[in-house]
Amino acid sequence: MPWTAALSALAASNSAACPGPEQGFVRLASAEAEIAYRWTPDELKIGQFFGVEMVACRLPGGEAVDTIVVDAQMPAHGHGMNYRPRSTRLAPDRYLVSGLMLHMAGHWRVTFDLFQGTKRTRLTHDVTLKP
Ligand SMILES: [Cu+2]
Repeated sequence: MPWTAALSALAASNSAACPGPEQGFVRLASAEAEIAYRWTPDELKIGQFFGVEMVACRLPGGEAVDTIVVDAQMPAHGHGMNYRPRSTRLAPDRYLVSGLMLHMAGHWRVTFDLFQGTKRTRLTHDVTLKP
């Protein structure tokens, strides 16, 4: 049934195409969602502000992402960052969070919270900063 197949393909394409490594993006996926992100500048350094640009490529349900909140914790130390990052929507499904800073060497857990209305989908990525 090619017509039915075409209709379901249309219904599934409710999110943006995921940019790839040729544009410096890294994929981050869970069972529920997928984003592509790139750090700016691309190398993270201790005590230096950075940002992250994100494209929401796969989402639960059909609603757009209102905002993506990025945060970072050091699980071994029980603390987070010293600054509150700012989130900007650059385009539909494309977001920039700036004002991030990892102030210590070691293991950080970065969380990306995708908000669709009140629904939150969390993706996490671990970063180890060398002294
Ligand atoms: Cu720490």
